[in-house]
This record gives sequence, structure tokens and C-alpha cells, in this order.
Amino acid sequence: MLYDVQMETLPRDELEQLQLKRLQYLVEKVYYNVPFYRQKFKELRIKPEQIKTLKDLKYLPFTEKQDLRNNYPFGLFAVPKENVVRVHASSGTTGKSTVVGYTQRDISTWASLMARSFVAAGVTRRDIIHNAYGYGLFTGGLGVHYGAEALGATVVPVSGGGTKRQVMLMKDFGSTVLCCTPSYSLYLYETAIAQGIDIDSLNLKIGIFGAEPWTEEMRLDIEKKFQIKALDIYGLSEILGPGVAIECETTQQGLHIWEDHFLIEIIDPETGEVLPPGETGELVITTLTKEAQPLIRYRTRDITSIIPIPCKCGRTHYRIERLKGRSDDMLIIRGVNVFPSQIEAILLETEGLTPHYQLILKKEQSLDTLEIQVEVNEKIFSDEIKQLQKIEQKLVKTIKEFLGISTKVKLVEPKTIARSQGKAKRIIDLRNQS
Ligand code: DLL
Repeated sequence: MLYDVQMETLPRDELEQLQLKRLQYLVEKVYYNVPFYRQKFKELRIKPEQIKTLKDLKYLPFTEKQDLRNNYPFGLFAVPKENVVRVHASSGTTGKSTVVGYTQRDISTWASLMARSFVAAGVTRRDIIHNAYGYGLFTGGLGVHYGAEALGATVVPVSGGGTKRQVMLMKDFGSTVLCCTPSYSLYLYETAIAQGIDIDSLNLKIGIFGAEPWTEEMRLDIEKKFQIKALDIYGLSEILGPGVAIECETTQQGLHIWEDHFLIEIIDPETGEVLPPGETGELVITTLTKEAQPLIRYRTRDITSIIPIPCKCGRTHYRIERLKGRSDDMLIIRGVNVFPSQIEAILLETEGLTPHYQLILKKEQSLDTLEIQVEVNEKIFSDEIKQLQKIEQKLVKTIKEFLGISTKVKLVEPKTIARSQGKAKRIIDLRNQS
């Protein structure tokens, strides 16, 4: 099933023509309406009329998260403030948060892209969507909410928190779709089991999980636990919120990025050079239709690659590979680069371990060290210490073998690692404290 058959199956040449038309309009708009961009264009000696083909995109300046911070809160708006009907903001763990504005049309574009994403995931208007993404400045809750309503499905706006009650509501309402972070879904599962709720008594069919990196191994675990099909959804507040890209139910391989609204590039994060399709690098997105706060060549810091191969589902929009993680979260352990997701994959393939883990970075004699704390299941926990030590040693060896880094592994008791209601905190960086 497709939501917008014409757009989603537009032949590539027509799609690219549309992108170019939208890009040219956008470039002119930001040049005349956003002083920040006019200044950047001037520095690079580029004028809007020089953008003649999509290839000319490479002449345009990048936009970075820091640019949003420098223009905090409303400095990048391309429309008069009175046309902005909503703002969202990122949590901003360091420094100021980044703010994004939406016009009425932006809100309806977003809702229709979310509805499109739902349909790609196999959701219909007959579904009951349990929406446990947080409502508020975070885009997850409201983004999913408006999309569900645009589709005509029933949305249960539970937001995050109150986990026991959530399980009860899911059961009582017969919810068929669960939307939350993958880590929160595991918490919901655990809570359901602890409450003695039979998972089979839930009516869930589909899970739409995103907002944080997760692995194929994690997907299989969640699908098995809930007996559902789990789909990966991607988005970021600076660009829109959820609904920038999603896997289709047909293949569950790679996330279709809605290219009539987003122009994508993959660059080498070190040099900024554009990489050919298929190569892994940093995803850069240009918003083609955003009115309130369009962004040109926004450096997402997310690491992925473009899959330029047509998908079996018939959609012509390219897919991106499951996100590996953010370049900021990449660990460099004695010169070796590792993403937390690579460690997660190994943990989840190890018998007796659970998907609850944390990576603790410390500095010892000026060298970075990594300790992996991972919970074992109840069964393993009751085993002898010797048995636990064996698992630890085996893990250290496997990680060394596959990822090339030396780590310490500490198996911890079930339910000792803090559960999150939104994005899981996987990395604890103590390097500046040791
Ligand atoms: O997390 C928007 C969202 C809400 C997406 C609900 C999906 C579902 P931010 O809080 O601005 O927005 O965080 C965006 O989260 O740059 C990625 O690093 C990460 N991220 C989002 N989705 C995924 C995903 C929302 N499916 C940042 N896989 C992004 C991996 C993801 N990382």
C-alpha cells in the first residue's frame, strides 16, 4: 500500500527535475530572507542563479548544528515570526538547545509525510496507535500524533512515562501499533512480564521504532518478544522530526528517504567531500519544502550510506542504510573507531545477555579505556561465578576479534542498568573525571 502513489513512485528523472525546481526556489528564498545564508553565499561568492543542476549543490555552504545555536532562537527563520505556528527544540545536553520553527504548511507537510511513513510500515486507518514518544519540545510525540490523525488512524497519546499504566492501556485498548524508542519498547516488555501480562493477549502487530540507533539483532529480539514486525523510522528535529525516512514493510531493508522533500548527500565527515552512492559517510540533508526554517546542506552527523538500488516495494525514493550512529558518538579506543551499535550487535548475539548495556569511557594513564556493563538474564545470573567469568572472557575475545579493541566487560545483575523512557543513554563518559 502507498499513501501518495504518484509521488512515491515518481520516475527518478521526474523526481530529480522536481528536486531541482524546489532547490532553485529554496536557494533564492534563503538568499533574500535569511541574513545568515546571504552572508554565507557572499563569502563563497555564489548567487542563487548559479544553481543550474542538482550537481551544483556542492557549491552551496554547509549548515551545522552550531549555526543553529549561534542564531538561537529564531535567527534562521525565513518567514515573518507571525507565520510560525509551532516551535520544537532539541534537548541540548551541552550549551543552548537548537530551535526549529514550523508554518501551518510545514505542519501539514510533516503530518502527510508521517502518514506516508505509517503506510509504508503497513499501518492503516483501522489501526490503534499507542504513541509513547514524548510529547513536548521533542518532535517524536506530536510528529507521530499528527501523522496518525492525518492517516485517520486512532491515536492514543500516552507520551513517555507511567510504564505500568501504558502496558494496561495497550491491552485494554487493543492497540495494534506501538511507537516509541526501541529501548523503551524493551522496558514496556519487561514491565508487562513483571505484571504477569501475557504478551499474546496484546493485539500489537507493528512497532515503529526510532530516535536512537539500534541494530538488526535488537530488531530480531523485539520482534520475537512482542511477536510484531518492527520498523525503523528516522528523523531529526532540525530537518522536520520523525518521518524523514522509514523502512517499508516489504523489505525492512534500508529506510526510504522522502526525496521530494529532502535532498540527500553523503560526505566524508573529515574533508566534506561528496561521496558516491553506496559509500558510507555523514548524511547531509537539504530541506526542499520547509517554509519557516529551511536548511541548506545540513550536516546531520549521522553515519550511513545511500542504497541507490530500486526497492521491491515499487517506491522510487532511495533508501539509506540503517543508521550506524552519530559521528559524535563514535568511540576512538586507542586509535580504533567503533560505534556503540557494533558492540550492541555482539552483545545481543551472546547467549544469556540482555539488550540492556552501557559503555563506560575512562582515562587511565592518559589512555582511553572502555568498560562494557551488560545485564545478564535471570537464568545466567543464578549460575556459578565461574560461568559468568567465562562469558566475560569470551566477550572480551570476540570484541577484540571483530572490532579490534580491548575492553573490560562487566556482567551485571538483571535490572540494574537504568531504563530510559526516551532515548537510551548508552555512553557514560568519565574521561574528564578520571
Ligand atoms: O529523534 C526525531 C524522531 C522521533 C525520530 C521519533 C524517530 C522517531 P532529535 O531528538 O532531533 O529527533 O534527534 C535526532 O536522533 O540525528 C539521529 O542521531 C538519532 N536518530 C533518530 N532516528 C534514528 C534512527 C528525533 N532510526 C537524532 N536510528 C538523529 C538511529 C536515529 N538514530
